[in-house]
Amino acid sequence: MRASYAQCATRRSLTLHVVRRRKRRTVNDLQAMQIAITAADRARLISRPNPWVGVVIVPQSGEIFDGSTSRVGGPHAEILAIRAAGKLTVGATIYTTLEPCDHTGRTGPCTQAIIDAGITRCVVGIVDPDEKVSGRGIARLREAGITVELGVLADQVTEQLAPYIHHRKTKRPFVVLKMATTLDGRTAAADGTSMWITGETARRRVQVLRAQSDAVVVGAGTVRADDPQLTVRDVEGDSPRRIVLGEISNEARINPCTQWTGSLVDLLDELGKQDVLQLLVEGGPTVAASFHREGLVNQYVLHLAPAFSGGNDGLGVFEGNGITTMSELWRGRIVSTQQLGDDLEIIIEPNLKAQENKE
Ligand code: AOF
Ligand code: ZN
Repeated sequence: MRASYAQCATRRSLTLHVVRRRKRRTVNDLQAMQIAITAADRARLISRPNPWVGVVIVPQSGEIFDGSTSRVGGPHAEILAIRAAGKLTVGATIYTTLEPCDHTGRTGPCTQAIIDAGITRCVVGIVDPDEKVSGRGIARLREAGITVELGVLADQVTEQLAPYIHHRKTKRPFVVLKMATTLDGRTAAADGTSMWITGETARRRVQVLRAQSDAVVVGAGTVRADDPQLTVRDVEGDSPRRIVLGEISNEARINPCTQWTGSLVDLLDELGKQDVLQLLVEGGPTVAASFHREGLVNQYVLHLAPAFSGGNDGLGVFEGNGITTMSELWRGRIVSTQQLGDDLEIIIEPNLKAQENKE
């Protein structure tokens, strides 16, 4: 256990703790699953392309042990929590945000480890959508006489694992479109200048979004205008793989990168095959419009500065013509809002019900 802990810390210098032991206290199923969800967050930057899973073990003595997924090839969350609990697993309840795996991939099946540990009850957030698992883990535990309960805090886990679930269901990455705009919807002034609309806190937040993404994409126009690096600098985590739509010069600071000249749908298919779970689209307006109009965006992250351009010149969020009449309005639902320094972040996702009603 120590080895994998140290490995995480040295290989990526992230301050992550894969296992924790807490003092004795009484927790109910919801509270224990909430602790497992928090534990899963610790693996968000290291587990990909594996899902970031959290596990809690509560023995009859009432202590709480938790674990989260380690790096690819390393132990799954269940294994770390089982090791932490030691002999206390006999007769214990295990809480897993995602159904335990029942296959031998890069590591052995967690179901077998749970059975061998003498655990008698397993509370699961959601079924693993990966076709190698999808219910088999739960079935196997039940066959072994373990009581399995499914669906505890399932909505929260579904939201937490959205990129993983989307990837396993569609074989494409979860697409996050990030935009920084003035309150009157401008992303650049009439002379083309666009730095800096939002403040430092919002820009740090963008670095976190990059660290959470496996790949980032911009248009060749943005590379020519801004010469961005699109790396992770001021926060923990690895830089995403960089993709440019179109061709750029060898001198651009974004190099090394992939220059893509095919369709967006083909790009997503290709990235999906390469285990890219989350793709961050970092604009400009032409690229944003293409992803948006083709209905390829799964989540919009808007950073709104309390500023006005004061007119209808300059660049908007989306290049080109939008809807022609109100009944065609694209509608989203707000997932979260937060203030970032002087700016406001609004995260929205497509409102599928509103879209269906339109059709
Ligand atoms: C779990 N617990 O913490 C995670 C699971 O190649 P492997 O052996 O690492 O297996 C990868 C698959 O295991 C992955 O596609 C997903 O279905 C599951 N992830 N399962 O029991 C975990 N991360
Ligand atoms: Zn597993």
